[in-house]
Amino acid sequence: MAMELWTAATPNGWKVNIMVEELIELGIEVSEFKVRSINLQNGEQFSEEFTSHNLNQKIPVLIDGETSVMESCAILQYLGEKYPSTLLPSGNKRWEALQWLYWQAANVGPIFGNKLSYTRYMEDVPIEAKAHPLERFGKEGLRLANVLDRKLEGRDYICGEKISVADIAIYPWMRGWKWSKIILVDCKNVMAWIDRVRARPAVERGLSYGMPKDEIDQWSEERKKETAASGAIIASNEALKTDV
Ligand SMILES: N[C@@H](CCC(=O)N[C@@H](CS)C(=O)NCC(=O)O)C(=O)O
Repeated sequence: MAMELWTAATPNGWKVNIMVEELIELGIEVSEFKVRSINLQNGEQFSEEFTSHNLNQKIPVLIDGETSVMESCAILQYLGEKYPSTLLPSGNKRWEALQWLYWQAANVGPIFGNKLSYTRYMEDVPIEAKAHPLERFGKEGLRLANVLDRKLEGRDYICGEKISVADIAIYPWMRGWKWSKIILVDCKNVMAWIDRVRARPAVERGLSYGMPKDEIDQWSEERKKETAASGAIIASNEALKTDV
């Protein structure tokens, strides 16, 4: 039976596309995979149908028969266990990969996401009102990048020679450092790793989801505006729902 991925062209969405493409690259026969684009700007994530698969009302969601999985990192682990490969290694390496996967979910995603939101999506908010979160998330984002920089010293990927779920989860946020304005240029190992991961054909295909080829690395001004407008809707308190 075909799996369905409900997603959008965002860092959390791209992780899953990259994972599937890396599995295919390893020669693994991934069952038929249908991608359904969710329009976040129009609030499709709040529909009854979406909520019945993910009470948290956020992309991505993977639907595999009777099983619905929310949270991008849980989806990477799910796919890693369903299709055993070096992407979720065994033995000690498994724990190395999983702890960095959880590190991404608990730290990199929320911090880079919040920094991005205050930097790009709250342009109408006066600077005095956002100075503290900008400083807080900016400093913490840079601290996290420096942690990753130390981890990558002398190695190509987070777990050593081979790419794993940890790289796949962390990469889409780190590559967007200009968009979130967390300046990583002094993190030499991270910068080299961003280029190394980007050069992989599966990553190219994963990032192509929902994006014209010529905009994978450099968005058009129009797309930046559209993304900022859509981000502003999500970032506004009006869009925050307390009822599910
Ligand atoms: N921790 C979640 C975060 C998911 C998330 O925040 N998704 C965003 C897009 S990147 C979303 O669906 N936002 C819609 C909203 O907040 O209404 C994950 O890793 O899957």
